[in-house]
Amino acid sequence: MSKVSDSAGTVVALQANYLEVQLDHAPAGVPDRLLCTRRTRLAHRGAVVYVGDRVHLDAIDADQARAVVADVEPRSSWLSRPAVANVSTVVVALSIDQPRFDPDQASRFLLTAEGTGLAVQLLLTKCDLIDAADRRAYRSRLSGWGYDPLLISSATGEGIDCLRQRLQSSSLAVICGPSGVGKSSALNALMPQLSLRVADLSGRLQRGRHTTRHVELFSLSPGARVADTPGFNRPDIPVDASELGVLFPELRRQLDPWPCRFRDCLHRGEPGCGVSRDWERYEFYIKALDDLKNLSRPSRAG
Ligand SMILES: Nc1nc2c(ncn2[C@@H]2O[C@H](COP(=O)(O)OP(=O)(O)O)[C@@H](O)[C@H]2O)c(=O)[nH]1
Ligand SMILES: [Mg+2]
Ligand SMILES: [Zn+2]
Repeated sequence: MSKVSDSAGTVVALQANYLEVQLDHAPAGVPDRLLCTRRTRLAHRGAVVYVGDRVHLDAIDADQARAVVADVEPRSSWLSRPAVANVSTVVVALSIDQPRFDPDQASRFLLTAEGTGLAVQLLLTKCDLIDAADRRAYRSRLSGWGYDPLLISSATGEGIDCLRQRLQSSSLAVICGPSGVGKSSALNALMPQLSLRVADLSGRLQRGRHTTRHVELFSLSPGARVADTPGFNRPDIPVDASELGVLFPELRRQLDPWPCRFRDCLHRGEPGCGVSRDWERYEFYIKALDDLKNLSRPSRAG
């Protein structure tokens, strides 16, 4: 039995009590993915280990492809839903059709993504279902929202190379979005060897099988990983009123040259406000603001 002393890697999956760790540089004769347990000392310290964590291994057993996680490095970021550490980019995937693009739902996903403070990219899927004029319309509409949307089709392969390029400049990208928009299909198009399960054409999602809410990281290239996430269909907007505005890139952009006179400005006509009302999502912004206020009212009264 060959043993190698400690080595650094990334947690790419969790399975029950085991962590699957991919080594940065597997020494000769050592598999690059190892099934690991946690050193008891770590558990005693209350250290939790997440997918995405950078770890140091001990007691590597090359024959059994096993090791022990001895230490966890500090994380640069942490997402709670799904729980993933060290994410650098959140990719929001939305389909243009089947299911049809829904601006309110789109905004909810984008605001949730912006709330992480990480880089956000917008992916519009199933672009094979619309014509060139509609594509131009979607591009210009979403650039008005402050995004540079990437249109892709996993069915025809359009935009997949661009997606690969965008993801390769990100050390860890998490793809989120409603179920059925084609997230797994896009990852399969990028990495055909994955063969991720895809919903059947009736749109029914794997009935009868438990939808394990597990996350797994896939390597697109050395140093660029991607995670598919189970979709949630209606994310909440997770902020208080004074922080809502900065989650809209097209509003953020307006504050840059003309900051408002008051730091707590909510941008609805206050004196010295630097934000215009002339943008598509302004009404959505005002409505979301009202919703947040209604939510906070009972607790203040009671
Ligand atoms: N027309 C078309 N259908 C697609 C495309 N990508 C995925 N689909 C279909 O959309 C359904 C859901 O895909 P899936 O990848 O499971 O979505 P997920 O829930 O976001 O992972 C499946 O029936 C796919 O065949 C695409 O680019 N064009
Ligand atoms: Mg999927
Ligand atoms: Zn303002």
